Amino acid sequence: MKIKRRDFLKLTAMAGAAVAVNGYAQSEPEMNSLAPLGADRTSSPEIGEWKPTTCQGCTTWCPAEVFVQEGRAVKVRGNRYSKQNDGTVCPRGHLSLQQVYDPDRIKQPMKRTNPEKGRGVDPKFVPISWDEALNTIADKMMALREAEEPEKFCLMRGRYTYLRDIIYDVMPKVFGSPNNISHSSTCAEAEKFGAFYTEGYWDYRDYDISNSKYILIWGCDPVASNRMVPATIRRLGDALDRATVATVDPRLTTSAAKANEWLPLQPGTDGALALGIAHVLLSSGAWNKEFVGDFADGTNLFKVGATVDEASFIEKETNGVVRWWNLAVKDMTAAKAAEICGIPEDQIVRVAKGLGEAAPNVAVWMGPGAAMQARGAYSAMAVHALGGLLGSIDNEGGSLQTAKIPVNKLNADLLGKHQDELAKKHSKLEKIDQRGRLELPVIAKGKSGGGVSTNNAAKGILNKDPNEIKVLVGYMNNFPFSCNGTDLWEEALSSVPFTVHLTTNASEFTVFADIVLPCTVNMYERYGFVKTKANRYATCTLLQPVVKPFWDVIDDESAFPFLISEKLKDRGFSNLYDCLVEMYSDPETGAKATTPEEFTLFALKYYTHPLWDGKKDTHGDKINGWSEMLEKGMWNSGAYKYKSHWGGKFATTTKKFEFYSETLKKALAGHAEKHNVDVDTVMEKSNYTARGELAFVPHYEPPLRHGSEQEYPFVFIDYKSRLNREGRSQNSPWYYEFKHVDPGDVGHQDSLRIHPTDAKKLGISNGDKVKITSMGGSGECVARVWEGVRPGTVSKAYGQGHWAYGRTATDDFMKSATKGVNNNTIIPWELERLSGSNARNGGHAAVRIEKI
Ligand SMILES: Nc1nc2c(c(=O)[nH]1)N[C@H]1C(S)=C(S)[C@@H](COP(=O)(O)OP(=O)(O)OC[C@H]3O[C@@H](n4cnc5c(=O)[nH]c(N)nc54)[C@H](O)[C@@H]3O)O[C@H]1N2
Ligand SMILES: Nc1nc2c(c(=O)[nH]1)N[C@H]1C(S)=C(S)[C@@H](COP(=O)(O)OP(=O)(O)OC[C@H]3O[C@@H](n4cnc5c(=O)[nH]c(N)nc54)[C@H](O)[C@@H]3O)O[C@H]1N2
Ligand code: SF4
Ligand SMILES: [Mo]
Repeated sequence: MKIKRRDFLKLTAMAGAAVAVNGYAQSEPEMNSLAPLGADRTSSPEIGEWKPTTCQGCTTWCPAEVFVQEGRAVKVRGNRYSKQNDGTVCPRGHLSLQQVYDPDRIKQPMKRTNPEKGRGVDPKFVPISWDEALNTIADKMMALREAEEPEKFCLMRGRYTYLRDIIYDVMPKVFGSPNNISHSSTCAEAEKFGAFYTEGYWDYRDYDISNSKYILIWGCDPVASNRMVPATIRRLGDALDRATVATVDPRLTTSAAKANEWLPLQPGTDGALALGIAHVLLSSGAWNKEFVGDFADGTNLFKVGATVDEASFIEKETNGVVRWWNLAVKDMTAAKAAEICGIPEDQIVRVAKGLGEAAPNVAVWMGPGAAMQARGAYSAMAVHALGGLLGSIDNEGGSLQTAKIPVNKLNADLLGKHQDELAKKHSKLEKIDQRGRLELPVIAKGKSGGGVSTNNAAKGILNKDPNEIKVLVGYMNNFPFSCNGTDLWEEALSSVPFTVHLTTNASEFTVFADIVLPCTVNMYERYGFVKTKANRYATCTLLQPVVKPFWDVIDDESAFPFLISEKLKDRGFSNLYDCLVEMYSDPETGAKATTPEEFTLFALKYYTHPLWDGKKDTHGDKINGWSEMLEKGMWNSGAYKYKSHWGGKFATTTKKFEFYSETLKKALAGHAEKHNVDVDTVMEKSNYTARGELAFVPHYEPPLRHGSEQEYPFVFIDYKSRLNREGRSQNSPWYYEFKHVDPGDVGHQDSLRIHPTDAKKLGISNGDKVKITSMGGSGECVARVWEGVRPGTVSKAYGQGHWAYGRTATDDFMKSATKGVNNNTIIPWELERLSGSNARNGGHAAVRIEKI
């Protein structure tokens, strides 16, 4: 590897600075970025120590280790024991160092002194003591209890660990509020919808790409983002020697740049492409017979346009393949799909045949690009159904569910015991996101209103419908930045009389807060645990305080509810305190917590107890006691067993993989019945075009578009930068310095990719400043003329355009001036209503581009 002279000088300067600080000899190879990396991971007190924790830069949730010298974290790598990420981290893992040592972190509690709220309005925060902060919050909460309106308390969470139960479930429910609103539908609920209403699995899938012969990456970029990043970085090279890799994405992703095929489809036409592929598989007889079954007499009756008699086909592990064909597939030939999605017919046929030949060892990797669309529920189903046709569901080289992680659950009985009558009654009232209303089915896990609709909470708050939110507590969330339709969030948050933010930085949400509580940084300063999976292994991994915080901070999920419970007890409401200390006593000694620190540790021990108490076979790593758990930092399951759900064990209504979804039919019927309407009315109100039986099968729905082709001729494509640690790395200088790792991107600018033919038409050259405008909003960025976007579309990474957060994220923090523009200002507010999701993909955001 050649090192440029400039980079070499930088490196030696960095090493030199560290020498001066730590006083080690310059020849010492264990320093800083040169800390030991190989198999020999020695550590000693003089040199430094590798300490286990968990990276939460993305939802891969890598078991990680941090090298700590004299109390300072200096380097990151994967946990040596981890089978999930092979003991490695992705480039983003290292950026975390600049989060924990961010000079713009909030250093003590603060209160607002300017009653006026809004974007660009200085809150005039002043420092206060913890006591004043907690007393103020407890007083506001008690006022709600006294007025018998505890439902006016709302808890909002963003990123989390599984200690979330305490702040997110126990606290609101024992207090008496139904309003615990998560960020999950901002994230990828529509993806889970696709897997649930075919396979009966409401979760993300694992992909066994070590054994795939064909990898079809659909609407995600797994070497750069998604949920098994280090594992994919490590495997994609080998996979290319063994398998065909194809990507379906309107932009040339990092994965597409390496792939054998790139299918840059017209945004939002995924359903048509999936059905086109299904048509080829069925009409050419290439479906997997072991999984799907076959015609009784062996003759393939799947002929273009022909209705097939259901009785002629004998299915094995699936339900309704013929009915699906008759309802949605028979007319969607490759030629017709090509017309709709703008991919050449011969490419569709080639990909379909390749998939058929590689079946069943095929990973159809369905990502949010195929799902988080205004009408994405059915495209998510359609893409996932391809795995069904190929027999790759729950199978070698295909998509897998997860091995069990036997941790303890929240004790619902104890929770119930500590709810008083007011809490019992009011915690069942309608939630502020209006989930389950006629036009917002949110049929997560088969139940009307069974999931969350994060973005609709903004409407609920603004309209005080079903009730007013008077006390709002947010933690590790930043909805006026991370949710599309940012102006609505700004308006909604401005209308709340009292808001608390538990955060590390003064981000956009914080600017609307009345009290700001500084928190520990997740990967470095606190305890917690997460459950994850990749590579056939499920893991439970601990977050641990590998360094001591510099500032006066607390743990959001555990210390905050504990401290508040003490204050509420002082004011005569002791139920929350009683519940917390009873539920989370030390599983080893039975001791009850007396301090927030003790409480946090007991809670962590309570949840993870079965993994290390040595009582039961965990079907994974054997861990002997709590100190070994802390030392290793994690637990691995055994390898996931293929075909665990074959033989009638899928959790669908029919126990089979459903092409005709009886599970969805039941859920939609349940929702319709609740509102005394028919399913067609539900479909109409939810913005879908399907009527009749089509609503129960994966099918094609035309994309929704905000804005006419005349006024807004381009379609906007959003994606995650390879350097996004969700919305939390943009105050890191390395984020800007290394931004060119995203294909077509340039460091230190917010660049909008535009195809050369489009640029020419608009007279735009590389590097020109441009204004981008949608029906949602507008902003400025820099044009990059590049072939890696589909003509007629423009693409820009999500992440930049913060108007708060810190000096690096913004152009001028005090003036709320942005560097570039937030994609969520450009993407108009919109929902996928069957799952409740925020719609960010699929191109409903139509834009115009002007040179400025
Ligand atoms: N346009 C567009 N929008 C997106 C996405 C996209 O790809 N494109 N992705 C979506 C997805 S998948 C998700 S999951 C959401 C995530 O969105 P959110 O759940 O809102 O999370 P973040 O944006 O990461 O913001 C977290 C906030 O928590 C605070 N914080 C940072 N670190 C810590 C910490 O260690 N502890 C505490 N207590 N607080 C901290 C900061 O105020 C920060 O702004 O964003 C979604 N929004
Ligand atoms: N680098 C990085 N990785 C992350 C995260 C992060 O912040 N940064 N966050 C994590 C989180 S919270 C989540 S939920 C996961 C999921 O996050 P990802 O899997 O990264 O999903 P998205 O960011 O939604 O990316 C959507 C992809 O779909 C493409 N796309 C847009 N419209 C369409 C369309 O109509 N059809 C198709 N086929 N594709 C389209 C976009 O170009 C983009 O490549 O990623 C995790 N991994
Ligand atoms: S950012 Fe994601 S993939 Fe990268 S190390 Fe952290 S958790 Fe793993
Ligand atoms: Mo997410």
